Amino acid sequence: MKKIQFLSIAILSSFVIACGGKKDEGKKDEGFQVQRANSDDKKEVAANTNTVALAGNDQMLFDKNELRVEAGKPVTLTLRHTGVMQKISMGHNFVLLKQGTNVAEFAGAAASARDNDYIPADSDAVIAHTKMLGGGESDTITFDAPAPGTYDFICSFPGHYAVMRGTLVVE
Ligand SMILES: [Cu+2]
Repeated sequence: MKKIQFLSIAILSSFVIACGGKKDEGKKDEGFQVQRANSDDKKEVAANTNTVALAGNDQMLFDKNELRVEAGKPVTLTLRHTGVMQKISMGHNFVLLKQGTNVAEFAGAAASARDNDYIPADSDAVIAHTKMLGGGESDTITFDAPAPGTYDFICSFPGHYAVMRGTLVVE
């Protein structure tokens, strides 16, 4: 009887130790990322570049409707599709439009440019754009920040621009 009790205690403690170990691993990972973000290399890059992150989800929403960048510096933008739905039904991209662009008109033209990832090939309204992404995918682009001012960005997947839109403020 005592032996069985001892065994179950031993099993229980090893389970607790295993769980504890897992938690520690998670903490270590977080610590590592924080360290990397604070490294001198990153600081130097951050000083010369605007780094912007944007996400789109399965609910057809961007996580931000305003992005702010400093003028005169390149912009490195990463768009991440945090959902699981496929590109064909819930595709997302980031399309930055020149000032004065009629967004509804542009989105209409984009909707019929399916063969070109919903970017109208004959349009000169696009400053920069990412690839069209499905769930779990991401794309990073770099472009020069346009002149100070406010610029519209949209997702050009058919029907998305009405809610998936925002402004990039260059200051
Ligand atoms: Cu979209």
